[in-house]
Amino acid sequence: MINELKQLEKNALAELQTAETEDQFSNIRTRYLGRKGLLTGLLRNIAQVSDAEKPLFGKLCNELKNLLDARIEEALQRQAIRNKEDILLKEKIDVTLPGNAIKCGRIHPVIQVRREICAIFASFGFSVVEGPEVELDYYNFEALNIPRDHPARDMQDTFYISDNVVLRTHTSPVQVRIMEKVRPPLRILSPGKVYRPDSDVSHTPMFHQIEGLLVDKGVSFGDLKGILTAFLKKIFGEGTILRFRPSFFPFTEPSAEVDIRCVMCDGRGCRVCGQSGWLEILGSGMVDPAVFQNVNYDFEEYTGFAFGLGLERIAMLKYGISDIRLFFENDIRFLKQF
Ligand code: 2U9
Repeated sequence: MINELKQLEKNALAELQTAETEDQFSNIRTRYLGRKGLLTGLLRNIAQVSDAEKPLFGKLCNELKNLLDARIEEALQRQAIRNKEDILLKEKIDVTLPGNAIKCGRIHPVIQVRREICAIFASFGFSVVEGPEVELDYYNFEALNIPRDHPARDMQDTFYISDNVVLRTHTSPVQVRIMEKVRPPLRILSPGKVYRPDSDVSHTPMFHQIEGLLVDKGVSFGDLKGILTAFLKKIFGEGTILRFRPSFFPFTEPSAEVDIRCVMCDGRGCRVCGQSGWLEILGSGMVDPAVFQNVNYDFEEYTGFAFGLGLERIAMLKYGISDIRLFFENDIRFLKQF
């Protein structure tokens, strides 16, 4: 039996020499030390060993068991370290390599201009209001002193949804809705999308507007000039030269358009200003008493002024863009410049 044990030790050590993988070491452990293992089997047959040899046999069996246990454990640990090293090697990264640049979105130039204008008027005490883009004919036209079949409707070509529902042609209806709910004094700014069936280098069927409205006791044309002058100097620069030119809108009386000295040619005349030396920036006027009447404001007690401007036009002048359609093509090469 002791010889058998010696042979078993030799075999086990030889097998351990050639084993490489975790599985092979585990198999050796099972084959020799498992419940039905070779060494376990030998120990179980200890009864066949003579009484004199029993202590030595038992001791040798235990020593071999401990030796195999230790060798296998050691080999498994070595293997585990090697596995970890393999993984680290495979996953190695060169932290000195330059990283991938993160592509960052930008705020659309039209929205940048919208934010800039809203911030300026917020500093003058105006609050931003918004409303529906699909609007009743009443709010878009009638309440603003533009009756059906009146020639003034031709000034604003319109997308009709049905007989009395339109895509709003300006953001004025938002202000009418507010006036129905809020008594003066009032300082509001209504930015948003508007729709008119027009398409060329300076018109798109959808564009963005900002309109403003200030109503209080004793508001004069002088207030209109003061606020709009301050605004234009803030957005185009303190040195901006401007002029107020008489105009007509059904919802304001008197009305004026405001031009700035051409930023491209400084007034000498160029393609952008059509050789006039001036750029048309916004329309404005004192709110027509007929509009006040429609919202039950007492036009003897209150006066007010309103103005409107197209955001794409401002962005085109600010950034020197000659075709309005570029804003809506979503070409990343165009948009990333702003
Ligand atoms: C109410 C009363 C009056 C808003 C106004 C303009 C003049 C104007 C145009 C500028 C370029 C539209 O985008 S554009 O084509 N707008 O000229 N808008 S006064 O007047 C109002 C608004 C609301 C209750």
